[in-house]
Amino acid sequence: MDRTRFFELLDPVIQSPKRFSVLSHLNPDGDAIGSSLAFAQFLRKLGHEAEVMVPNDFPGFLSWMPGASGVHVYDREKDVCNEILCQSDVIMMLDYNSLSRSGMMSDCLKSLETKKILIDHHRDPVESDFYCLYSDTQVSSTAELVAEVVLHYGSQYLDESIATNILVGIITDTGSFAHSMYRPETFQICAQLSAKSLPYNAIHQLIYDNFSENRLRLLGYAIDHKMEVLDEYATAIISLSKEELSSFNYQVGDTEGIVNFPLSMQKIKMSVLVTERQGIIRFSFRSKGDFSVHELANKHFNGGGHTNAAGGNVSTSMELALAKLHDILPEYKELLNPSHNP
Ligand SMILES: [Mn+2]
Repeated sequence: MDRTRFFELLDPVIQSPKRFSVLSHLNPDGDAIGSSLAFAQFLRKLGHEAEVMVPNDFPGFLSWMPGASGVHVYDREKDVCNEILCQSDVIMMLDYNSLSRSGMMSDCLKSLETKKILIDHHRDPVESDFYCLYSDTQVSSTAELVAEVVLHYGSQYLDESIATNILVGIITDTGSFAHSMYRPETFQICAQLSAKSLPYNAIHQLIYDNFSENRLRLLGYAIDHKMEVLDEYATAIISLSKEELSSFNYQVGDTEGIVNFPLSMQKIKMSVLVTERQGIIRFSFRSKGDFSVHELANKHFNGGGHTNAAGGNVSTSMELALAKLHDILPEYKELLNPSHNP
């Protein structure tokens, strides 16, 4: 669906006051929370009611974000959330594009006939699930798409909270403008936002300079003791078991970013972080260049995402999960490291 058609369909929806639920994905990140908060705040400026809801808790390093204390966490307040969902006139889904990534909310969502509207930048949205969708994989973040929507209706709607929340989404999804930068408009939008937001330096410090001592030591341990480098496949794998995480007093968000570090080695094209969470093994994939971790995660690990960043999971032991990962690598050898001759 192109942008013109999206606005043709959205315009009548937002013309009269309504109740909106603004939802984002399981294991919410900076873009999930930033885009959702910003969009909800924009809706309230238009005279709507809007509640933000995520399936499970978001990392503590995002708790300072304007409006973050009002986010409903489904697995902590299921009844309240179900009531909000049932009473909504419109359900917005941001930064994900399949009902199955709604965690425990999936069943409730599938049973509701309510109009669902998507704003997202992941690949392969399920178009038939949505009344209308604003989806573009060539945009840095969902937050940037939210900025486009807000600016479509007028820059008078941008205030400090909205601009700050959008910037957090863009900064976190691009690793501070280091990747996922596909078009000059990203900088132009950020320039407009930064005129209205908290100072950029302050936002950056709030996001990144807030590690606990344990979190930094976990990062050191992961790289020094747990990183396996497979030259043949230009791949690095880091795995962290439940026991290892708890020995560093793991808090939600503490493994965020660890997967990016191996890519700083010139020879590495793909980095994988494998972590053990309540009964499931979670994979986080990153790549450089045109190697698509989306394809790999989608084919083998019940996941997907973007060309250079994707996730997945399996319900086996850590040992079997790692064995599976090693087993499939030969399939990608030509793409990962065509020049390698053992
Ligand atoms: Mn995103």
